[in-house]
Amino acid sequence: MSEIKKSGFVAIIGRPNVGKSTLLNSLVGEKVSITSPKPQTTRWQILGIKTLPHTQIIYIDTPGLHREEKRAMNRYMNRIANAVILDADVIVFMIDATSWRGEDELVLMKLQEAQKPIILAINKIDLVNDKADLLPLIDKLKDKLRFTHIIPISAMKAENTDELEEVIAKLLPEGPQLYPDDQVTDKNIRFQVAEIIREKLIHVTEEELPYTTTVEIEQYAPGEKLTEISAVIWVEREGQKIIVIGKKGVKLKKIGMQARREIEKLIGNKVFLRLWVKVKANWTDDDKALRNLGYE
Ligand SMILES: Nc1nc2c(ncn2[C@@H]2O[C@H](COP(=O)(O)OP(=O)(O)OP(=O)(O)O)[C@@H](O)[C@H]2O)c(=O)[nH]1
Ligand SMILES: [Mg+2]
Repeated sequence: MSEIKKSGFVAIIGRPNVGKSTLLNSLVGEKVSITSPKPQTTRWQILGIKTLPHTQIIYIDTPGLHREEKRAMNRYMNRIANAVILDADVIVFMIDATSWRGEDELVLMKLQEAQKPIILAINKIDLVNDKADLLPLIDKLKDKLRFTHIIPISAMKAENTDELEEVIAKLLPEGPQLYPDDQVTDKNIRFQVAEIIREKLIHVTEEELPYTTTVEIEQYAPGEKLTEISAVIWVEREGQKIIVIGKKGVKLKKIGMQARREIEKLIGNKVFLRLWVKVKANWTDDDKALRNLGYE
């Protein structure tokens, strides 16, 4: 019989690149959401489920809220984050201790209407030498929004994250267990595989590639000794295709190798991974193309 007495949804909200996905992974203790040094990495809402002895915390990673809304995909990403703010029981408003930007201000304004507990998590404190430097920012924010707690953390080094979890657990309402003990995310293997490939793509191409790529799994065939996977990397222009493939195919090979290793760890089987790069013009601004690629 389940011992769970409290459960609820905790939205991790903030502008791009503050470390939301890194925090989700750290709190759950497993990598369920991809991360990168580039903004606008997360494009979906992704659940990270943490089952404690008496409490089940369901964290929701969200796309970073941002200003640029010219493309349908950007509107879609912001819509997700806005919906999650409305649905969650508790909000973790995440900022970067090293930089406050206009987009943080934007998030702050959105949260003003939220009638629920909001925790301010000031991330990346491992980069701050003198913690007293945070005080002016904290003072300014305190005047703008009522926070139940203000917690400086390092998601990357797991500093103060236990304290954050404790505070969150206390704020959750009474409720039943919503997911089985051993489930850590709501996303299926195909989704996770596509995301791992996209993460390696972002890392390997670094500054060269704009945010207009996506990954589609065409075939996923599990076998006893080998799982065969074919995936398409969609780009918007021929020039981007050349960047992804690289000289003599070096980049694509690197992406494939790094992705394969991580997928093998995830599924516990050998993987044969085929990657294709294809061009679909302006898919990030085409509602129909977005739906076909899984952006509902
Ligand atoms: N030094 C330091 N870097 C961090 C910390 N947390 C995250 N980062 C780095 O910040 C970058 C962005 O992290 P993500 O977790 O992808 O950020 P995000 O908020 O999910 O970004 P989007 O999905 O684009 O909204 C990555 O390079 C992380 O390694 C931290 O506590 N300290
Ligand atoms: Mg993210």
